[in-house]
Amino acid sequence: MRCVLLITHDLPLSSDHQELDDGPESDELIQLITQDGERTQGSVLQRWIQDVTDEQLGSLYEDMVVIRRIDTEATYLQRQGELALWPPLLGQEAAQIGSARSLRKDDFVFSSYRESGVAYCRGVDFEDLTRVWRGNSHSSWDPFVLNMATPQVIIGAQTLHATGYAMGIKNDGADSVAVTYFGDGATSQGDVNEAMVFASSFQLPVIFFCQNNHWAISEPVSLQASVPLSRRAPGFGIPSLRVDGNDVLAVMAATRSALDRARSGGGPTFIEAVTYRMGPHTTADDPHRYRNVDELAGWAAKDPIARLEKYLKSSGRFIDGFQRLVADKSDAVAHAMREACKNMLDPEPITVFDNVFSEPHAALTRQKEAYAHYLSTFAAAE
Ligand SMILES: Cc1ncc(C[n+]2csc(CCOP(=O)(O)OP(=O)(O)O)c2C)c(N)n1
Repeated sequence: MRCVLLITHDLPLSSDHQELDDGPESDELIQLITQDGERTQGSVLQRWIQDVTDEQLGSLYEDMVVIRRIDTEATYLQRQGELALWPPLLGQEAAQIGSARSLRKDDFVFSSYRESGVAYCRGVDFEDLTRVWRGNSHSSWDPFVLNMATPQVIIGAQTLHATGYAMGIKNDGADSVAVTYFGDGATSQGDVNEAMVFASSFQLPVIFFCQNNHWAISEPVSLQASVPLSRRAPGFGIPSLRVDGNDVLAVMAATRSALDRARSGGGPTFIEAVTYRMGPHTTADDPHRYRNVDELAGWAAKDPIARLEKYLKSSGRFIDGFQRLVADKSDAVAHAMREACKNMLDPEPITVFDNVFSEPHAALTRQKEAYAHYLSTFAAAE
């Protein structure tokens, strides 16, 4: 414990992050663009996005539309039997694009399975977005090429990975940041709580980015937490921000603030992006069985894309043809993803044993031999 305290106090304190250092003063959501598409002024986070032009907002809009299209197309591919499963992100576009577009290339992302929008921003190609869900591979891309770990399905485990990585960043004296994405349900996991204790103790450059999409499969967030999730982090010694997760600009401002704090030695930050999963948990889920349609309608009115569209239109930046260009790009991306997915070569069945362990493993070798024998019986029958 002495060691922990010493390290904490040795750190240079971040000078200018009042919004974080003061902790959440209220449960009110930080919002920079209202539901009706109006820019608000006076928010404590305003200064972090002062430089963002309407043109850049247009490109954030484009990314959100494109990933919505990717998501819809992947859902269709699953319905057509081309993918075994897909975890939709519908409704979470602003949370993912606003945060991912704030990162530097040398920051490192540790996500769950739902962050296809983040993956798109990191440069994951279309074939790799669908590869695992098609069942063609154990894994998707080389994490060290894109500085993004492959998606984590064990709820919350990625927060520990990010925290460990952040320890490495700190030991190297670098100023990059580890960013971990997880859902509201994950905050009930031991891993997430352990990661926050460790990150706080060692003041690590890590951002805990929670997309509170209100449901952990069929469990509502109200069952996981009787107070806003953002209020938990200060108990670990981690300042937090509670932002409107359907407001791309507010998400960007919060992420930039947290990144700056981490880069300047201020330690971890917890961001609760309050958003909503408008689709099913995965394509294997039927949300009609556990949530009512009025709730969904209420959130549909807060749609992150429609909101930015309203703002861009009213500011005169949504010039004729822009929407068409974005739609054309989305179509092209969806087409490319569909082609990549359908033309993916099926691996030889025996390769399912590859890359399970990095070193030879006797039990696995025996299983592989038995499976090879089983496969050979088909060859003999032909
Ligand atoms: C350790 C662990 N426990 C249970 C599961 C089964 N499981 C898969 S998704 C899920 C809900 C996760 O909800 P949340 O963290 O809110 O993220 P969301 O899927 O809503 O993005 C659960 C319990 C799992 N994958 N890992």
